[in-house]
Amino acid sequence: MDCIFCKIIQKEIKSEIIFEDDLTLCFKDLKPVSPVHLLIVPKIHITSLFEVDKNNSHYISKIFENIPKISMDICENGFRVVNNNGEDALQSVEHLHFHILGGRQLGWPPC
Ligand code: DGP
Repeated sequence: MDCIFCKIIQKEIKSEIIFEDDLTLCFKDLKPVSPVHLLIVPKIHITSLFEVDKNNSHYISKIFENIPKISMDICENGFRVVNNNGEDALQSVEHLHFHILGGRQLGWPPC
């Protein structure tokens, strides 16, 4: 499977890894849009939230267990989690990922 995030997980492609455990990997986004811009991904190939079910949802709960641990020290004033799913949301990498954005005041609505 030709998936860039699977290659990052397998360490075939270099990335700046911030945190890793048995189920998840968190690394710096290649094209940051804020001072803190991280991506956290499951360590199995799930294309998007459309594919999440009871067999793989433990990866998602682990991601959300890890996000506050990762963000607490580096985004003490707050952070935003963004997850793009499918064409209308402009998902560009087809491996489920959650953006962690912070380090500046973010606008709302995000569109
Ligand atoms: P999205 O539009 O939600 O699919 O965002 C995908 C993000 O992935 C985008 O912000 C750029 C980032 N990205 C794409 N390729 C790479 C890569 O090879 N390394 C890293 N670190 N980030 C990447």
